[in-house]
Amino acid sequence: MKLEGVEILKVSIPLVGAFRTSFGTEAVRETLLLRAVTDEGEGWGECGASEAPLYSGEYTHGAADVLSRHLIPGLSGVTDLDAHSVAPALSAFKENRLAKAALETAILDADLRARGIPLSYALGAVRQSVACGVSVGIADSIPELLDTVEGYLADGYLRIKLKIEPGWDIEPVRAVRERFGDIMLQVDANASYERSDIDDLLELDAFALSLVEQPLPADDLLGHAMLGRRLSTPICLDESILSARAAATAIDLDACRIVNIKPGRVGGYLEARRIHDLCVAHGIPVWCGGMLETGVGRAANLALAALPGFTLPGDTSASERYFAEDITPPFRLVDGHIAVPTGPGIGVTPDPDLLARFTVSREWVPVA
Ligand code: NPQ
Ligand code: MG
Repeated sequence: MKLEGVEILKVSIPLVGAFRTSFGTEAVRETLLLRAVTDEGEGWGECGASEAPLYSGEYTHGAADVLSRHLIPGLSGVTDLDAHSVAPALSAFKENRLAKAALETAILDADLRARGIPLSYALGAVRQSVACGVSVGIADSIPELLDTVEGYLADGYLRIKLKIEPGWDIEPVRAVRERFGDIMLQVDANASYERSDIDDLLELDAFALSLVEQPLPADDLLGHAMLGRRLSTPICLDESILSARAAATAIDLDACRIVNIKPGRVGGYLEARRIHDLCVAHGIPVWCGGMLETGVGRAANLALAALPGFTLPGDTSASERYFAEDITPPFRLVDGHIAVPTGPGIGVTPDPDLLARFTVSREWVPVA
């Protein structure tokens, strides 16, 4: 396959409601879509970065810059380009995993579309639909939180994840558990606690949570291991798991019992599958996280979540949980599940009119 160039589209799509986490509030999804143009056809990828570097160090404008100056030109000398040659060709460029993942996914999509192979099949999927949970942002009040959760349970979501932070943890969790009884319930702290909060975090054990996600900073694997020796609730890592090597270290240190896999955070779907395989071999359940993806990223995540080790419901929610209008046909929740796309590649293509409406700028980066 010969890469002719990549178009970087910056899109801005309103969210149905503001999404608040310990690191900020998002009312508009502003990110990048990549359209790779090859001699065999096109492919699409989505970047998980958002406007400010609050989840990780990457952010939308920085990702666009590193893509156009370094990553896309870095593919120019590659002969017989395919998805597997992208990461090795870019390995000299440090970090920037969300940007690298978007580029690798666009090439992977082009490659698979040209060969008529669905991404789910290429990755080794064993399911035609995946069980879905929903991530619930920090609310202004507990009654408001209870209304939101009630709505999602009515929609059919199979588990609820509450965002927590110091000062918004025990009481909202208690309120949701008391009101809704025996639902599958978990929490995500997005690294907002310190080791000095360990005694407070132990109070979470009273609520039969399925897991507590990333309580401590991303680089504190040892702190998670220390917490895990005292907490009965399983610890799940998100921000700490940047690669298969990091996952192997976390498992070896007993820093987690469950892993959240986000393809963007680890540099792409191929590394995501390696983490999946590693976790399966160690008996560690995994689930697919989310980065407020449009239909492009959501489609690919559904393919990944259909792999055998994804035994817990993911943050692969329906499109309407985030967007009144998306750039692809919406993914819908049916009996708590979403169907895995069956078409070649990621299985969806942005609608040209909607894409035009939500695109705020575009740059064509030719590859010599
Ligand atoms: C998580 N996602 O599991 C992330 C965090 C997150 C669905 O909970 C803009 C872009 C805002 C990415 C907010 C969910 C975001 C974002 C939160 C990712 O930690
Ligand atoms: Mg998380």
